[in-house]
Amino acid sequence: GQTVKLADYSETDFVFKDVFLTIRLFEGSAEIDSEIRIERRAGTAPDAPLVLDGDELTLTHLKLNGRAVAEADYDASADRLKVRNLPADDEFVLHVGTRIVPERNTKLMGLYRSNGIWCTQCEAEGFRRITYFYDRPDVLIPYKVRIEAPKDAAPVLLSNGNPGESGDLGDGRHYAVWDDPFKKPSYLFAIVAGDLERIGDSFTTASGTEVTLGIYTDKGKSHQAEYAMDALKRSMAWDERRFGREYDLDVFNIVAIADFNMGAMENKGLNVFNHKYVLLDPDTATDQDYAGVETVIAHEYFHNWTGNRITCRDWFQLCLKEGLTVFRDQEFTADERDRTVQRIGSVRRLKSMQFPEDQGPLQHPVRPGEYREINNFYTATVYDKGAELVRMIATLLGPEDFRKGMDLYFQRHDGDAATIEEFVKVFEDAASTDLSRFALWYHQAGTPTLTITEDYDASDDRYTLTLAQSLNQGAAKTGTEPMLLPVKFGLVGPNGEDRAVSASRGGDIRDDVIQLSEAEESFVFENVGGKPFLSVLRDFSAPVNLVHAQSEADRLALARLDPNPFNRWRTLNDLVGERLAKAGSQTGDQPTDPLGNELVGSIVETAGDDGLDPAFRAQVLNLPADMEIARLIGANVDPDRIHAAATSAREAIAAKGRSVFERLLNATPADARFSPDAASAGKRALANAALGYAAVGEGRPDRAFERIGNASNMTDRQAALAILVFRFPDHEMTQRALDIFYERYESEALVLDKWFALQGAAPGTATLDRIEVLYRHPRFTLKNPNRARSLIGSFAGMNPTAFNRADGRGYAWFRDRLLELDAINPQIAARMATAFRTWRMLEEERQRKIHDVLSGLANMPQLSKDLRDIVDRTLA
Ligand code: HT7
Ligand code: ZN
Repeated sequence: GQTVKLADYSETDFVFKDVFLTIRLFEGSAEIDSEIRIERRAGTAPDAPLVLDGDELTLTHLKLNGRAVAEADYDASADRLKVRNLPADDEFVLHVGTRIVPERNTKLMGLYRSNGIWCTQCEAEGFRRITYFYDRPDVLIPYKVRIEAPKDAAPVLLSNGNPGESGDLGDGRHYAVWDDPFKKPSYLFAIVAGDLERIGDSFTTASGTEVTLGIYTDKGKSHQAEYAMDALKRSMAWDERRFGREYDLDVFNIVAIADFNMGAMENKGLNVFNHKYVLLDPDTATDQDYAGVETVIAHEYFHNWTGNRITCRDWFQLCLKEGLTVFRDQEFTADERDRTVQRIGSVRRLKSMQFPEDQGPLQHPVRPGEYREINNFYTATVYDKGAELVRMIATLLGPEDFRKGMDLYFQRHDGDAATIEEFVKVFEDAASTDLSRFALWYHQAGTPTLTITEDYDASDDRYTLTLAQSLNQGAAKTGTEPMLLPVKFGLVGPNGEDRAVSASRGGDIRDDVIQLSEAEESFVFENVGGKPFLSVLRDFSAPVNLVHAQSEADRLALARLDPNPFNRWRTLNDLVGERLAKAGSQTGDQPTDPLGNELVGSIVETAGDDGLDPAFRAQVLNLPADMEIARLIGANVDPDRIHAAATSAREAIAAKGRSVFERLLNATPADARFSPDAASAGKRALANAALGYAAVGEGRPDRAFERIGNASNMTDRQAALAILVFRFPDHEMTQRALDIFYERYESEALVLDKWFALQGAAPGTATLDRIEVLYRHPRFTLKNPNRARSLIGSFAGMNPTAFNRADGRGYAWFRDRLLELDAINPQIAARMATAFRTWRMLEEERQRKIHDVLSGLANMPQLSKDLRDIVDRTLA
C-alpha cells in the first residue's frame, strides 16, 4: 500500500462548483448519474488531466457538456477516472455514470443494503465506491440529489438537506429530490431508502425556527427510539446554551441501521446510526446502553458545527473534528448527568484504550504525519487523547477565554476546511497567549510522565513543589520536547479544606492550575499552615502517567478528605492498581490479600458512605481491569497471575464488606420502577456491585441466579448474568442462566449481542472450547459487525486469560477468524486485530507465539490493505 503524507498536501487541479446526483435503485443494482460543474483552477496547467477517485467502480457513460467523451480522452479503471483535453478556461459540466451492486457490498462502505434498506457510509473514503469524484474533505460544494426507487421496497427516500419535490414514476416506482444548501465534502453525503417506520417531533431554535425531527427505524421498532429523540432535543438545547450554536436546516433526520461499521455518522441533516445507539427499552437495554445512546446522539448532533460547518482540510486533521466533538459530548454528559462520574468514566476509557495504544507499536501523534489506510486512524488517540488536548486548552485558558476562542473559531472558519494550526491560533488570538509549546501535543506521540516531588520545611513552614515532565517514546520518534500542560492542584489541610496559598517563587500558576512548560519547575509556598496533603493532577487535568511518591498514610487520608471528588476516586483506584501490579508480577505463591487491610477498609468505607453519590461509590467498587494492571506492570506480563491477584482482591473486599453489601442490597428492591435517569442508574450500579461482592464473598452463585429471575429490567438482569459469567464461569448454574436468557431474547438482536459478548469475555481456559461452539451457533454471523464484535471482539479484546492461553490456541483461533472476516469486511478485521497492540508486554513465550501468528499473517498475499497495515505496524 502507498503511504499518504501530510507534507504532500496540495489543492486539487480543478475546482468543483456543485453536483446533481441521480440515484436509481433497483433490486440487485443501482445506477448513479453524477453531473458536476467544474472549472480548471487558476494556475493549473491548461493540459493537466482531471483525475478522480474510484473504488470497485464500473463506468457506464461519460459526457462533457452533454456530449460523449471520446475513448482516447479518458481512462477508467475500478479505482480511477482520468479525463484529458478538458477546457482550459471555461466552466464545463461532466456527466459520470456508474453502476454498482449494493447487495454485494459486505464492506459496508459506500452504498449497501442492510435488512433490505439502502443506505450509505461515506466517511472516510466511501463516496468513491458510489461514483468517481474528488473524494477528499477539502472539496466543498452544494449537493442536489434525486433518488428513484421501487415504492414497495422503499416508500421512504431520504438524503441531506431539505426535502424538495417528489412524485410517482409509474411502474411501481417513485422519486424524491433533496437539496442541501450547505457546502459539504463528499464524506458527509448520505441517502437512505427503505420501508421504514418513523417517530417525529420538533424543536424550535433560539432564533425561532421550527425544525422537524424524525427518527427512522425498522418496522415495529420505532417505539424504542423515544429516548434517542429526547436526547436529541436536549443536545440541541445544550449546544445553544453552552456554545451558542443553533441548528441550520428545516429538518433533522436520524436512521437506525442494523449493519454498521462504527457507532454512527454525522452526515449533514441525515445522521445514520448503528441501531445499537438508537433503540432502547428497559427490558432490552442497560443503563450503560442508555448513556451510550445519549452520548452518541449528542456527539453526532454536535458534529453539525464541529465537523460539518467547519470540516477538516485533509484526513490528517481528523482530530480537529473528532477530538473537539468528543470534548463537547463529554461536557454535555457532565452537565446532564454528574461531572465527577462522567470524568471518571472518560479517564478509565482513556487509560484502558488510549494509553496502551500510545505506549505500544500502534502509537501515533494525535495529528499523524502519514498513513497507509485512513480507516485505521479512527483511534483512541485521535478521539480520546484529541479530546484531552481540547480539555487542556480549556483548563489553561479558563472558561471565559476558552469560550471566546470557540466563538472566534466558528466566526473565522465557518464554511472552511480547516487545520489544527488554525484551531490553536484562535485560542492564541482570543486569549492573547502563546500556545506554541502546547501545540507540540498534537505532533509528539506517547504518554508523558509527570514526576512530582515535595519538600516541607517545618522550621519555616515552607512547602516546595517540584514537577518534572519527560517523554520516553520508543519507536515513533516524533519528538520529546517539553510541552505546556495544566496541573490542577490543591494543598489540603487535615480537615479536608483547600488552603488558600500562593507561590512566592516559581513559574506560572493561575488560580489552582500550574501552567507547566519546562522540563522541570519548582514552586515555593511560604506559611502554608503546617504540612499539607498534596492533591495533584485534579480531574486528570493532563493525560500523563503520574509518578508521585506519596506515603500510603497520606493517600488514604486524601481518599477521605480531598475536596476534589475525582481525586478521591483516583487515589483509591491508583492504590489498587499499584498493589495488583505488584502482586500480579510476583512469581511463586500469591498473597491472599494483595491490597492490604487498610486499603480494603477504605474501599468498603467509601462504598458504605451514604453521604456520597451511589454512582461514585460504584466506581470505587469497580476495580481496574486486568489489562490496566498489565499496562502498569509493563513487561513480562502473565495474565493468569494478574487475574489471580484481582480475584484475591475481590474476595478480600467481599469478606470485609459483607455487612455493607448486604445493607446496600436490601436498600434497593429489585422491582423498583425503571427510570433511565443518572441518579436511578447510579443506585442500580451500586446495588449490582454489591450483589457481585456478596455472591463472591459467600461463594453463592445462586444469589445472582435468583436476581436474573426477579429482575424487572435489563440492567439488573445483565449485571446478574455477568456476575455468573465472570465470577463463576464454570459453574453449572451459569450455563443454565445463559440458556434461559437465550430463550427469552432469541429474537432481540441487540440482546443476543450481549449474550455472545458475555460468553466471549468469560475468563479461564475452558472458554475457548465454548467459543468455538458459539461460533457455529445458527445466530452467529460475521456479516453483521455488532455480532462479529460481540463474540470475537470481546474474546480478543476483553478476555486476557482466555485469549492469552499459554498454549497459544487463542491466538491461532483468532487468526483464522481474522482471515475470514477480512474477506468480508476488512475495516472490522483491522480494528479487531488491534487486540495485539500490547503484545510486547507479555512474557516471552506468549510473545513468541504471537510473533509467529503476526508474521504468518504478514506473509499472506490476500490480506486487505486495512489488515496488512495493522499487522505490519504491530510487528514493526
Ligand atoms: N465520524 C464518524 C466516523 C465513522 C466512520 C469512519 C470510518 C468508517 C465508518 C464510519 N462510521 C462512522 C463517526 C463519529 O466520530 O462521529
Ligand atoms: Zn465523531
